Amino acid sequence: MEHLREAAKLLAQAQRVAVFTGAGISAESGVPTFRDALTGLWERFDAQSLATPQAFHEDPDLVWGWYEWRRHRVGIARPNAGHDAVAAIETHAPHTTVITQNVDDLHERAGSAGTVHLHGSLFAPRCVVCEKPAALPEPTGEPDGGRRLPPPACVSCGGLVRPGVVWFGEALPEAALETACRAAAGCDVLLTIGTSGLVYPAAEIPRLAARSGAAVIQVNPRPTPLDRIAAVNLHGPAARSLPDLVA
Ligand code: BJW
Ligand code: ZN
Repeated sequence: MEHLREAAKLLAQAQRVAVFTGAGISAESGVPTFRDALTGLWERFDAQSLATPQAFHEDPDLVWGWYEWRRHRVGIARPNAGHDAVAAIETHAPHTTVITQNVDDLHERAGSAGTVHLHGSLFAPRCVVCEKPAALPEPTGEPDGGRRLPPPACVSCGGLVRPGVVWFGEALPEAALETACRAAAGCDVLLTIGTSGLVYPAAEIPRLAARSGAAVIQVNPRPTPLDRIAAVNLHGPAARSLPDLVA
């Protein structure tokens, strides 16, 4: 309770806020995280074999099918009280930048229209050859997680269409990373929500804010490497802790 009051005070006094989110903020919407035991995506699927350019090259149907299944899961999910609370922060503190590692669109659907996506989106496929954006295919019934599905062909050049996400070993979108770094370096408070803080360079964002003098507030039910740099740690699920924080 004391921690919550301290965090609420820091947030209320902030002129510039950066919100940095990971898979945990969408967990209570029914979107699986990556690394959580039992419920995490990578309990059932091997990360290194699916979230890499090599995997897509070797078995495009397997990888495309997995992402179509995830797009379906996100499509039937709804933003939760955590996403709503983030959108509410933007109305209280107009100089707020929402930065997400998530490839879902739940922040946008909660009202955070300008969300910066560091790891791309499930809704922006593109051609592997000419890189032109491709149309999203019509859903073909309810896909299941392990079902292979051939990726569509690019209408311009016939190349394979790939998910518009950032895989291991790939560069993050330059403009998004630059906006995120600028927001982190210039904010009074950075709120890090539902991320394990293990994947770089994204995990540098809260660290950069702390080094630049911002107060870091972390919301996560479990300890993370970011505990050390956080001024306040709120150990709870996002959909419960965040509404209390902005109330
Ligand atoms: C809750 C909750 C609730 C649960 N409420 N919370 C430095 C050191 C070591 C390695 C590297 C380094 N720099 C780069 C690397 C290599 C690599 C990397 O970081 N590897 C590490 C794993 C060691 N990084 C890269 O390869 C990056 N690219 C790169 O560096 O390129 C260099 C380059 C430069 C120039 C030219 C070319 C190349 C790219 C990283 C891309 C990451 N992509 C993924 C997949 C995206 C597509 C997809 O969705 O499939 O992004 S990996 C995956 O992890 C995904 C996520 O965005 C990311 C982070 O995961 P996140 O969000 O933190 O989720 P979890 O599951 O880990 O954690 C959930 C948290 O929520 C937990 O803490 C729970 O407790 C919590 N939680 N319920 C609140 N209700
Ligand atoms: Zn093409």
